[in-house]
Amino acid sequence: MPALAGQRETCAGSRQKTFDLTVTETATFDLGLGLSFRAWTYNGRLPGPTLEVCEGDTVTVRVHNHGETSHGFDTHAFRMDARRFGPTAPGTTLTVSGVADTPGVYLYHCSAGPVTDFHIKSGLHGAMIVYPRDRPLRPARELVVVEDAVYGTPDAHGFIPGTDSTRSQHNDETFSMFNGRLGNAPVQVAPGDLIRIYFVNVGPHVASAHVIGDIFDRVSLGTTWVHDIQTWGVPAGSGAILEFRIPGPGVYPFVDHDKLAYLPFGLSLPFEAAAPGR
Ligand SMILES: [Cu+2]
Repeated sequence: MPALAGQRETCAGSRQKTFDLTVTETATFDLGLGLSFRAWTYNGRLPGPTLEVCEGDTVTVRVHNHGETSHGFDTHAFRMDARRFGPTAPGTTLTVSGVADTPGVYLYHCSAGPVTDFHIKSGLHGAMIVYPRDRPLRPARELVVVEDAVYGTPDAHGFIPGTDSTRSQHNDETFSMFNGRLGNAPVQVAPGDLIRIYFVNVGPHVASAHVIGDIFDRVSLGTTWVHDIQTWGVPAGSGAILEFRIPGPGVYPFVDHDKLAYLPFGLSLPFEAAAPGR
């Protein structure tokens, strides 16, 4: 995932934030481990780009539908008439504008009426961060982790041509992923580093966010913090800000403790700290 601009830069910027998201239905991703997947995407990315805004910003999202079916945009950061999330027909643009008044890390996703679930699970989802405006966050190494899943059967070449509607209806994922990737490379850190993960769970099921060998220093849904947490449950369609400190040299994998069965599929994000002086 690309580096974040962060709270200070985002909140120092204009209070009018505009994002352009183009929907296509043909991008194929090498997921790793010999598997590939044809996804529906915002801006050709799986998950979609992280949208960073500051508390109180007026946020405008323009959804350019270059697909062959109708698509939309729903961010959980807005309080507004759900009909404004779309969908919009192929070849048209939908504009969704609102005020992001509540800090947190939010899921955004396609809004396509009764077939919304299929669209979300086909790849049309991402994270939107609403930074608090007047409460500076502690200096930390920051990253976004979006937990999502693929619902389809690989062919003999490991290619998954799209979402299987029966599997998606039953929340029967083929595998879950962090940031659209199987087998994430280790993140290099140092002993004592504070790590902040902006975590979003697309689903299915509750994500049991946990760092093996560590305890979350504190966890927030946006404004208040809870301290000393071994595992934090994030339901499908929600997010959390997770902070932990690297206790010493070693490897500390971020996992979903309810989906350890997918460790062979690489559902792990290791943080690797070398000993000082090495
Ligand atoms: Cu859609």
